[in-house]
Amino acid sequence: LTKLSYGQRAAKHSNPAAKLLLETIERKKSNLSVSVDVTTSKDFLAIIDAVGPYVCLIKTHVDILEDFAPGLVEKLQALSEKHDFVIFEDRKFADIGNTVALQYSSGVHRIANWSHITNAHPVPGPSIIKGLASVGLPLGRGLLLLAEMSTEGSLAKGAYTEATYAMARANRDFVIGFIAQQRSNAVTADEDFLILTPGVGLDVKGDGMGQQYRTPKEVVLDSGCDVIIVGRGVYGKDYSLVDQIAAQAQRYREAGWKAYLERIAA
Ligand code: UP6
Repeated sequence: LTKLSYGQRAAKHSNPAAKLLLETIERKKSNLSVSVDVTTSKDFLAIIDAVGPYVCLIKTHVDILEDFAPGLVEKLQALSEKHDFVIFEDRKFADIGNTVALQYSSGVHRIANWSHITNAHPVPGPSIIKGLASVGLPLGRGLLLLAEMSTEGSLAKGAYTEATYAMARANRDFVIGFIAQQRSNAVTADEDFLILTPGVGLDVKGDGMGQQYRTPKEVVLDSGCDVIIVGRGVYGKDYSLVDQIAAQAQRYREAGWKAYLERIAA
């Protein structure tokens, strides 16, 4: 699987959200996802407009926005069309099936209406997939399971991670892959799970709050992951520097794509 191109994988994928992401990566020659973790709609939209040309995927935490309003979703969707990127609300669902189905479909955010991809912690067991799939599958959405985390001391390892793969394997129509730090040999080539990897940075190794960073090369070439997720490494602290933010996005995009080309050529 690590030798196949994104385009080859797109052609074979049956889940619409996974197919769209793989096609977008191939078309834009970008395996970069920018995670836009800011608290105002103004900064949120400005950063997305700046990095949009260089990303395959925009990852959101809409519950961070202090001025969230339904109209924001339309603006996000317009930017997604303008720049050709997929949308991933990093909601990290973690409750019983009935509750997550309501959290996914309803509330202020109505995530299932606009987010192509979302994710969940496997901790409640397979019922979390059943609950989310009852909402997302008819809409053509895809789910990622958190098999590992980037943080120091993470409990998602060993038997927990292995059990996560098994849960995904049993629900391949809706589960399209994992948030993880590496591509495991436990997952075979005919089960095309996408590996999306946060904890990526070129300049620093951590953030003093448990986050741990690896480089795009370590993530894509050495660990066989598919998408690098970068937040603060791209937009830093001053959100008004849109040219600088765009330049950082280009830098990460180049690093991620180079690592992928080396991987498929190796
Ligand atoms: N994220 C991680 N690690 C995980 C899962 N998710 O960092 O294991 C998410 C965070 C944040 C982003 O919620 O939105 O990825 C990383 O941001 P950063 O690059 O600014 O550290």
